[in-house]
Amino acid sequence: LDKIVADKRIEVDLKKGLIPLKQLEASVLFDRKSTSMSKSIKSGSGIIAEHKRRSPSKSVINQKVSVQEVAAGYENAGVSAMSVLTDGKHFGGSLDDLLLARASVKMPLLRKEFIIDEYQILEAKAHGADAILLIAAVLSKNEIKSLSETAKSIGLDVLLEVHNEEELHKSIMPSLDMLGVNNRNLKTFEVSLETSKKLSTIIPNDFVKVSESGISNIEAIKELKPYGYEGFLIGENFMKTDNPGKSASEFIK
Ligand code: IGP
Repeated sequence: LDKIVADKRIEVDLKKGLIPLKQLEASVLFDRKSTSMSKSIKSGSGIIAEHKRRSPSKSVINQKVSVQEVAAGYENAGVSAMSVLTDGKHFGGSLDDLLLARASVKMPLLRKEFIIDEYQILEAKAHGADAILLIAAVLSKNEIKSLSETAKSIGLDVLLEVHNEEELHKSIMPSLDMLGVNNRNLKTFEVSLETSKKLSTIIPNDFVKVSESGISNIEAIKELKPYGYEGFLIGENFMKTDNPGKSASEFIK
């Protein structure tokens, strides 16, 4: 995780030199009115389906299907939102994936990225995102506050991800819309739904609760709903098949 964040710092500093903020703000998509991801979750299936080609824990997941095909399939299936990984080095994603997804569907899109700088939030908006992810494990309380306020000021919803009690305590603040509990420990890659169950009781009810990672069957969702979860972020389980959209539809019907 420390390595990913260090790489990200270099990447962002390079990009700031190449594409100035003014240029991001001048892009057509920057003026697009975003759709609320948290509202979409509350009013629909709650499934947040992810586009994920590979990951540090699993290496290759799917290098065959196009992001447009995946996006259209997910939307047809009736998911509430799509998560698009834009990290290239570790997940094989890109900002082009976000743009292509935006061109293919109307549903809310989450930029799934290791965000450490405001620049990445403006970049998300300029590439068609409706929401951003912030990861408590890599941010201080002050950073969470300033980054989430930046996102809100340009109309993006914020999903804040935690995976233990300390992270949750430093993170609770009004500029967040959704609180996600990652069942996967980003340091050890271990997955357990118990993490979501355990933390659910200390998440205030004014946030939409999202359970993330390691959800591989409908039973898991049934198990998590009584704990107050309304959003379910699922990547690998859909992406590992030849037809991710069809796999998602089997979770929703
Ligand atoms: C999806 P899974 O186990 O369904 O593929 O997990 C998503 O939760 C996972 O990709 C994720 C992630 C992250 C990836 C959660 N938080 C932070 C990168 C960075």
